[in-house]
Amino acid sequence: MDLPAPSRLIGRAVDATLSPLANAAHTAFAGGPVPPGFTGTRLGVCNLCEAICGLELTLTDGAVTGVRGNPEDPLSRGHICPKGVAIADLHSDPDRLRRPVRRVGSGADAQWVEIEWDEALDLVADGLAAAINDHGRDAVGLYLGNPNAHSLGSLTHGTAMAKTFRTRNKFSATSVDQLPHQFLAYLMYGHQFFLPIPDIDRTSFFLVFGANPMASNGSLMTVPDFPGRLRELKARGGRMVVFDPRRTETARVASEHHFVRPGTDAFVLLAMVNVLVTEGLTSPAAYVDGLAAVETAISDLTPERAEQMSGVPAEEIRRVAREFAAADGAAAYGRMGVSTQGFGTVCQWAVQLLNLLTGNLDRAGGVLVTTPAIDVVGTGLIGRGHHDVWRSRVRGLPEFGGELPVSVLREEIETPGEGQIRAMLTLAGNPVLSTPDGPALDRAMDGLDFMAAVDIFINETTRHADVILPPTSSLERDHYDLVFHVLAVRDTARFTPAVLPREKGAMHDWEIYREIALRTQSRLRTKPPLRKRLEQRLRLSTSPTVLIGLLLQRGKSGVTLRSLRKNPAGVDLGPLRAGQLPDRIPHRDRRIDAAPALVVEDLDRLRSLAAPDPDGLLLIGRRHQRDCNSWLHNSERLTRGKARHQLYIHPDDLSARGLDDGTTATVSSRVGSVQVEVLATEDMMRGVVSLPHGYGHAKDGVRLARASKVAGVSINDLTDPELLDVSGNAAFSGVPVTVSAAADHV
Ligand SMILES: Nc1nc2c(c(=O)[nH]1)N[C@H]1C(S)=C(S)[C@@H](COP(=O)(O)OP(=O)(O)OC[C@H]3O[C@@H](n4cnc5c(=O)[nH]c(N)nc54)[C@H](O)[C@@H]3O)O[C@H]1N2
Ligand SMILES: Nc1nc2c(c(=O)[nH]1)N[C@H]1C(S)=C(S)[C@@H](COP(=O)(O)OP(=O)(O)OC[C@H]3O[C@@H](n4cnc5c(=O)[nH]c(N)nc54)[C@H](O)[C@@H]3O)O[C@H]1N2
Ligand code: SF4
Ligand SMILES: [Mo]
Repeated sequence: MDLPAPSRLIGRAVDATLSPLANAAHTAFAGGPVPPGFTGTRLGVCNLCEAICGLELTLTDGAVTGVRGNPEDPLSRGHICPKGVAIADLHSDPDRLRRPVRRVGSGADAQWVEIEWDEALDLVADGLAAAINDHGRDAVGLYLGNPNAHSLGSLTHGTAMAKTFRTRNKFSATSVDQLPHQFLAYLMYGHQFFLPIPDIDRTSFFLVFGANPMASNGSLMTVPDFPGRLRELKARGGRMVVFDPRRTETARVASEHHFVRPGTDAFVLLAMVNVLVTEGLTSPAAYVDGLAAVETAISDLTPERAEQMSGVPAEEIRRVAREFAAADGAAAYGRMGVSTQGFGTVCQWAVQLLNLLTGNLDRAGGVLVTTPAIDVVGTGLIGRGHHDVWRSRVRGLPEFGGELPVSVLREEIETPGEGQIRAMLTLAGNPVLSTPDGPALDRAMDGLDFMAAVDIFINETTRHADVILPPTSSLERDHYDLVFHVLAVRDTARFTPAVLPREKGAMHDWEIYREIALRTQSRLRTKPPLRKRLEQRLRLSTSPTVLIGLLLQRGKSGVTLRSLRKNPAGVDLGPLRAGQLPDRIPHRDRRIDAAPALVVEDLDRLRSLAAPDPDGLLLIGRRHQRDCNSWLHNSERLTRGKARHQLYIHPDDLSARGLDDGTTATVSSRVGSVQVEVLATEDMMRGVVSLPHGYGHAKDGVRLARASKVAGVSINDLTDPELLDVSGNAAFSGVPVTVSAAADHV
């Protein structure tokens, strides 16, 4: 997942308690980085995915020479995956930027020149301030990518910096990821980040739609050691049932797997709800409103209708629904596959309804809200969210939580007029590979007056920047997970001081954000009032670690920064707690709205979905355990072995097109066309093809570090910015494509 929308972290915490004394007290414990030449072990943390595994690092002469899982970590219990081992490769990667660089020339002729921090930060502030002074605040476009959610400094200072720009043109990876979850949580529960988590350690029935935790290690469900936890679930006599158009790594270890046609899950999920209602299998809590409206809204969405659309037999839908209702603790869960699709919000609604109607919300073994040491929801540190306060200029799409759907970014850069984006600032992101019709965005970025990026690599997106500002690596900075403890399957808290001293002259991300904000502001023709500026300066100058100390003090867990420093493996706060509702429902009346109007209205669009084309092909994405979105392809350790960039296709679909396994085919959509090797596999549902996301590194023949040697094409050369969920989320799953013999082999 990506970053939650606007954070008031800094403001609240500092307003409450900031004093020179508090600052001094926390710096006194600073500790952390090993001395030069250190040999021994240190605890670290992996921030590469949502599983937040605790690590034990071996250092030899000050360099990391071994990485293993920390068995003492109360959440990750010693788990580690191949990416965790590669965290040291990332730190030592010669292609990782260590000093700011300025671009001279462009495209294939671009040269990158290292410059001093002061000069680099001034250039960035000049470029951004010029756009604002000449064209107004909306002339600056911001894009926040996924790693922001995994860095403490980005969460405390990146969001705060972004706010100082006060632009309507703010975008993030949220709208190519979990936006429907946040949108629905806002509508049903009253807060975008009120996200009940499957109680996987106690459930006896785990129902999974469109997620592959065996490869992804879980998402909106921080579940380190998913394989181990699944083994325990099965040993207890529990079951996992998976619905996915591909027989994935997760489907293979499931008790049962059902193929479902991409983009039609809403029919299946709502048919399950229909079965619960018509067969009297519901036992919702007293604090739920709108149940009659739900019944009316879905009365015609029967298992038979679902079978016709999805290919899942009606009797199977009935059986699974009945077994779900009968289980002693059942948890329904849906992730990327049912989020980044045309009916993402309806799917997430149906998932919530399954849990709610069967009494599994707030019940042990069902789905539970977490009780983290820093409760970003209850304390209002992350705002509730808001919807449609403004709209995108060109297509008129509503904002959510202060962000516009990233599918409109290209047109907002290219379309002239007031509010046009003239300058871009990207933070830890690669939208050219990660958003629909990436090539069009790639071209649009060439037309910007100015662009800056905060990133550790020159990638397909940051290559357009005039200046790139690289922060320290994750081994060089303190970490406390503000986001993923909130989404974890067990309540724990852990503070990890920086393991390595920062390299000479390196800057932490939070310091870079502070400088960008303050220097840009000082160049603006219309400045905020002096008081406001002083406040901002104070907030942005308070380190993330100090803020964490303050936030912990304000929490009710009893955990303090001091106690976390004494227990670096982490502090166990116990299994998720049942019986917390209705008190913790964020809606002011402490009631749940089971039938939000915006979602119910979307059912008409669902009903009008065209019947499946028996000869058509629908494209979906996939993740591999050794990939990390569009990056980490520089790591030798992670990229060696069998190629994994191919288009997966069912053998019958391949032969129907007169193609042979292993040849290169042309894959085309409304938007674009790519040539890629095909791999025949019965793991694909008939009529569905799959490409991994995050590939396709060579652009214009420019060598983007060593990653460009990794074969493959970008799936987002084919995905369509016109295909959207009602939340504004990109619909990646189920893009209609054709596959044919490649005219010229490349
Ligand atoms: N078709 C399709 N598209 C997808 C998806 C899909 O499944 N299918 N998945 C979507 C999802 S879920 C996501 S989250 C997005 C991801 O999309 P993005 O967030 O746009 O892209 P990433 O590939 O995560 O790029 C992260 C960048 O951050 C940089 N980086 C890494 N660590 C740091 C750091 O500590 N600081 C800074 N400043 N930079 C750092 C890396 O070098 C890299 O350039 O892609 C989305 N796009
Ligand atoms: N190794 C690795 N781990 C990662 C990442 C990574 O790139 N690599 N990225 C991280 C990020 S940013 C995220 S958001 C998470 C994502 O975590 P997950 O959601 O668990 O990961 P995905 O592999 O995207 O799983 C989506 C599944 O949905 C299926 N699917 C596609 N379309 C449909 C559909 O229409 N209906 C149904 N029912 N299923 C469908 C796909 O076949 C796939 O198995 O993973 C995180 N962890
Ligand atoms: S599962 Fe995720 S957090 Fe754990 S080691 Fe692998 S990449 Fe890192
Ligand atoms: Mo994501």
